[in-house]
Amino acid sequence: MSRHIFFAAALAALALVAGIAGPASAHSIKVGSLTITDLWTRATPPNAPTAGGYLTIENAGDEPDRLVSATSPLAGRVELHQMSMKDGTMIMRPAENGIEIPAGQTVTLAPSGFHIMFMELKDGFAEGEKVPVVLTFEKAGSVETFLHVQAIGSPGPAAEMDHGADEQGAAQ
Ligand SMILES: [Cu+2]
Repeated sequence: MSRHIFFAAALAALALVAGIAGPASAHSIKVGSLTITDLWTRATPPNAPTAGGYLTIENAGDEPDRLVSATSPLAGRVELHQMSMKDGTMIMRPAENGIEIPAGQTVTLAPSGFHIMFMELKDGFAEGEKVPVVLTFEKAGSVETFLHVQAIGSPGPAAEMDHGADEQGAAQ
């Protein structure tokens, strides 16, 4: 757990560097007719048992596809979840049939919607790390990639590009 203390202490300095340099880490990966971008997650507080995973999937094909499962060596268990409103409260539940990516459309996994849920975390995620994941799609098959670990409370790479200063100020 000592590295968590170190990273907490270094957080302010890292945030400053990130603010000057902009989103320093991004990549995209293709599998079949799918292009996956904006792969990210958040650093976890000490002893956090879970973390969310987020990404954007563009389907350039003529047929729908479906994200059916994900795995990571850093988590004992990984599920696909969705947030939804129930009686005025946001609740989280498993995405029963995975996450559909309609033909010709783009689906974004984000903190307020569909997401990957890393459970039974072994060490937690530290800012700047890469979290290896294997994503399995119904038609396109499996692809091995990674998520960039952003700061605790980060709104994500897309939001940071759109209105970074406001979001970062609000997060502190
Ligand atoms: Cu969840």
